[in-house]
Amino acid sequence: MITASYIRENYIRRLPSAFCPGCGDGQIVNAIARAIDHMNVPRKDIAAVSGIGCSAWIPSPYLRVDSLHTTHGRAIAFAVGLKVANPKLKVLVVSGDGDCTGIGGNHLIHAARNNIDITVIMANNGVYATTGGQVAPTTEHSMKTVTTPYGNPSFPLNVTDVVAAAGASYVARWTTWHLPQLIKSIEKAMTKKGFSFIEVLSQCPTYEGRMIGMDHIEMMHMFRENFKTTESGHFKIGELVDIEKPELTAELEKIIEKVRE
Ligand SMILES: Cc1ncc(C[n+]2csc(CCOP(=O)(O)OP(=O)(O)O)c2C)c(N)n1
Ligand code: SF4
Repeated sequence: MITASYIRENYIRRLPSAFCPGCGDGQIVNAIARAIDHMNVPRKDIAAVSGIGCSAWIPSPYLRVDSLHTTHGRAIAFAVGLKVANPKLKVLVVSGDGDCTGIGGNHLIHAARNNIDITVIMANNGVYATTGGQVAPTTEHSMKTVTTPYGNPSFPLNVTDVVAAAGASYVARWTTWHLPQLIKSIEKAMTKKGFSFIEVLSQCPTYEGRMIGMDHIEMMHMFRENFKTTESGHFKIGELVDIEKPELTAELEKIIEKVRE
């Protein structure tokens, strides 16, 4: 049996973490560590990349793999460079919803369009947490945040729909309530050729929770009640795309071969 101390000793670089008590980011660290353990890939063959945000701390400093902690919104751009330079690496990006869909949204769309073989895990807490809980592209309509104290007048981006439409090979959506499914999904995403994207609805009790009047337990119960594999639209979770198609670094390799001939 994989115990918590086994995970801690083998996959976690340091504890205690700086995450607030009850934050979903700790659960995501745990899920990634367990997925890597199931994959049975040497840690030296995995590189993790993140930008700036609470969730950017998931791989760096907490996950015991080589990591690049880059600038806000640019994790995917760095990850693409890393993968093109060394296609044998398994490259994992962990990004917040603001990092991934606000400042970094363009990189996300084009990495999916190119179907480059990297995995992006987006921790979606619906706000810009690190900077104090401001409204994000993923904030629910009418939700109160520190910058929308009367309710968000805008509408949230359906990120999985966007990534699917852009051309990703694998797209899935889970919540921190659905840890066993999330672990399997991360393993599958990191093993699959092509661009893979997993959105994880994750609780930020400190900023999101405080504004909506819920603690971390209540937020997770809300995930359990509302997010179902049988639902459609906004509350749907599960594997949403799982297709085979040509991948960018393999296509580049073909061109390199042609030039060599
Ligand atoms: C170029 C630039 N713009 C803005 C910031 C300030 N900033 C740091 S983190 C962040 C948002 C983080 O939100 P998110 O990506 O959703 O991650 P979370 O903290 O919620 O996990 C912002 C706006 C920055 N560091 N760099
Ligand atoms: S501010 Fe929110 S997202 Fe950041 S560590 Fe605290 S609970 Fe987690």
